[in-house]
Amino acid sequence: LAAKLAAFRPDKEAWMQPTHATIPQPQKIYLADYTPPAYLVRHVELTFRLAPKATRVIARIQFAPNPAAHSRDFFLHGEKLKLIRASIDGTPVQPVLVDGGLTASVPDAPFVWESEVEIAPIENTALDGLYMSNGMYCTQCEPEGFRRITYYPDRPDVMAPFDVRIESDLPILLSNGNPVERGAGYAVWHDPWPKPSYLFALVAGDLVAERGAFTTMSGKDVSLAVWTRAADADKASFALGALQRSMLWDEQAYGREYDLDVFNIVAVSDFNSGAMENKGLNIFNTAAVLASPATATDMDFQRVEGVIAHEYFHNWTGNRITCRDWFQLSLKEGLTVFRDQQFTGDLHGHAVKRIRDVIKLHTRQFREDGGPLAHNVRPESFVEISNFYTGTIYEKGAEVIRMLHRLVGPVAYGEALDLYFDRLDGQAATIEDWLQVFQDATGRDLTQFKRWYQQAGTPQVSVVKEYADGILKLTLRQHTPPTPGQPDKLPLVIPVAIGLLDSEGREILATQVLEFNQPEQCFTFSGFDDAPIASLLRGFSAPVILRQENTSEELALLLAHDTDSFNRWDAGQQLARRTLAAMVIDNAPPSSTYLNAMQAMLMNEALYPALRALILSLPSEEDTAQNLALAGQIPDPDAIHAAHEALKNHLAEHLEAVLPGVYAAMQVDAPYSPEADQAGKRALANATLALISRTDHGQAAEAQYAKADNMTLTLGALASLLSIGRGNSQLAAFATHWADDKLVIDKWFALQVTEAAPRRLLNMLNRLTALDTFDWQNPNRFRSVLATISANPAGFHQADGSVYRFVADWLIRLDSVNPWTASRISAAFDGWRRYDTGRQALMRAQIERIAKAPGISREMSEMVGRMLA
Ligand code: 0A1
Ligand code: ZN
Repeated sequence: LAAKLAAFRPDKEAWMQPTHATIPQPQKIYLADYTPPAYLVRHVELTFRLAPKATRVIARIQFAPNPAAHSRDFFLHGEKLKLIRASIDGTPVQPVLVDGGLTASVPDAPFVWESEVEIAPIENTALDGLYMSNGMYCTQCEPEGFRRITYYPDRPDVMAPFDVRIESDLPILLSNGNPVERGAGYAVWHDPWPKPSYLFALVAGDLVAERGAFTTMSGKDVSLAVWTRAADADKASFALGALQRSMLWDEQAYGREYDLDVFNIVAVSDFNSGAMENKGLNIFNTAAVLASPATATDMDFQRVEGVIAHEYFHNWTGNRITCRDWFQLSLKEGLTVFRDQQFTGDLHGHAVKRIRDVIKLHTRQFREDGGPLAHNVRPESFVEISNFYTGTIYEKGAEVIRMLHRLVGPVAYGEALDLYFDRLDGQAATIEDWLQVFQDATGRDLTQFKRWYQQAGTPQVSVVKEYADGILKLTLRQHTPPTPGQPDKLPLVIPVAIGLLDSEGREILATQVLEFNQPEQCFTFSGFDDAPIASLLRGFSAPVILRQENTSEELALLLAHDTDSFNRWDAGQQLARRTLAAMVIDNAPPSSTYLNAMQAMLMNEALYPALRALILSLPSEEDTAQNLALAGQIPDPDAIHAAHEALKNHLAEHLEAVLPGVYAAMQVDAPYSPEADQAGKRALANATLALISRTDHGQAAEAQYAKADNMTLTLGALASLLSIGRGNSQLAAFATHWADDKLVIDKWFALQVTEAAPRRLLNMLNRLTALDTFDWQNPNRFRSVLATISANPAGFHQADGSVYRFVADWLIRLDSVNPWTASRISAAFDGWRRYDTGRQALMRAQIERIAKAPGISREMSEMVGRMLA
């Protein structure tokens, strides 16, 4: 067995050796190779004696042979553990230590395994397993961190109840489940719900609680607490309220009730991701939980509420029903993202939420799907699962469920979900189980629909419209471009929501859903006096790229009149895209249709401010680059940036007479609230201020900065000033004022990177990273500079390659201490093949340099290998 395992996870050196021709790839794991665990775990008992350099973990685990297993090989994962002792049924044993864990000979009957290991949380810079942040102990075990805590079958299909005893003098000692006992220097917790090891959590520290309560639908009282450092105690109440709203919504919308006596949330400064759904003890990045009007923007408030909801909803979709293996990750993530999107839409309005989600999908997921990192919603192989916490698994996974919801309708969706929870509660499930539930509940054959999980790449849908004799004929064609390892694609089931408008903009056909499932398919509509205007893909009913030949006048009409708010926004974006493309390619002046449409839209008080703000915002420079690449052009980042700047200047001049009036109407007198009404006004105030600043030399922005009493207006003013090359004194004052607030200083770093003039970016980066406050081992701080560079594409793509080199240097440095965060940011290079040969060569050289850097992690090695393949 030891030999088999060594082959499975080969010696690091073997794949690290650089070769001349290709970059060696570490060993892959395949979905097709899944086998059930040899042993199941009936119960886990853990004792932690906490000490920064030498924590002892004593594990007592009841194993039983799995009747469904194919083998009796006993293997426990373990990494960076110092084994002190081990025993089986009380008899000391000497296990065989192999790469990635240990093996031992065990009885062919239930037995008790005991081990004691030593670990050093203070030295854990990867923030994976048990680590320390700001003097507190905390854990991150998803996906494979538990093996850094103790020897265990660290795979999600091994589920067990846990009892945990924590020994430490720290005042607050938390783990999963319900509290059992608290004494001097120790606490005991019991989690009755069988869970996989990735949901294990422990926290110990000097923390204070914002406390609350919730009574569940069956009348059970639950104690809630949001734990923070004392200095952050004033920023926890919003999260607590968000938790209560989430608990209520999950009961009302999904009939899901909470199942423990307590629910704890802890804020941690050093965290690789947003937050983690550990059973009964969610651990959060401070950035995703702390919020106060003075320090958090409206978008931060919304993010906090959304992430709290997301983690809470995982209690059913992820924890009660978990994943059989990590290939099924989207089973919990896609569904939970869809649920948190529904929640936010229900609370704050669906249209704006949908637009924001689609912007994120366009920039993050479409880009991924169109490049070397494209993968299925359910991948079939990987080297490191940690590289698959992606836009595809999360956002595209949610889109797939949204399509299912639309195809079967909300009632059948509800019935299918009830069946899902009934049938699979307590189990580790697969995408097949999920689809089977829908087949059984609705009678619908989902064989073709399943391809959404099995085919990567963004489908392109083209539309040809013909009108004659009162009949409108739409011919739809679908095509999904090749992606790595998948040259040929099969047709998908694409729900196309459509409505029709007459030439006055009146709706003459309310939304219908076309099921488009052939390579080419015609749909006809009849009974018209005049050619109708089609509003296609309403609400973005499928994650596809729609290519239609509508005129600018048709788009302007849709923007002015469509009953579907999403498509009003989308019509505006399409107009902007066209104008930008013409400006970049032909040096054309901006289209007056676009400028006039923006003016009419801005003045339309029937449109709520948040929507107006979104329509007024240009697509990102990344979006323009994608759009040009799709049209067969090589995107020139400098030309794109220049066109965006020029269009903003044109907008500012064209709208000069009306902007101050709109800006004035968006001022809020009432005390700050993050609610949608006020937030929408601030969004439009900031969007108009950005344009006003281009003609008033920053006067209005300086005034807004001076009197702002909340972070949304402060940052909006500062961004406007920086974007016109001013704001230095405000920037300095901001840094002094907020010196003690890390999350606010993260914003200070990020803003300077986003707003830097492209040619000055490298200087700016050098200056920022030389500051004492650039604590690069803190993921939030590192991201505030390094991950933000992608938001300044013309800066990133400086033609001399200097910024590429800068990014690569930092990635190599971070990779040696924190592979998770480093490897995710490396995706900044994934678009390298889109660019001119000069930039391609420069980027490629940096990717190769990372690949060959001594001691590079498996995570990073896989990423760069895929980018170069
Ligand atoms: N399940 C979490 C995602 C997550 C993954 C890894 C982490 O640490 C490295 C943390 C969180 C979620 O979807 O929120
Ligand atoms: Zn999640």
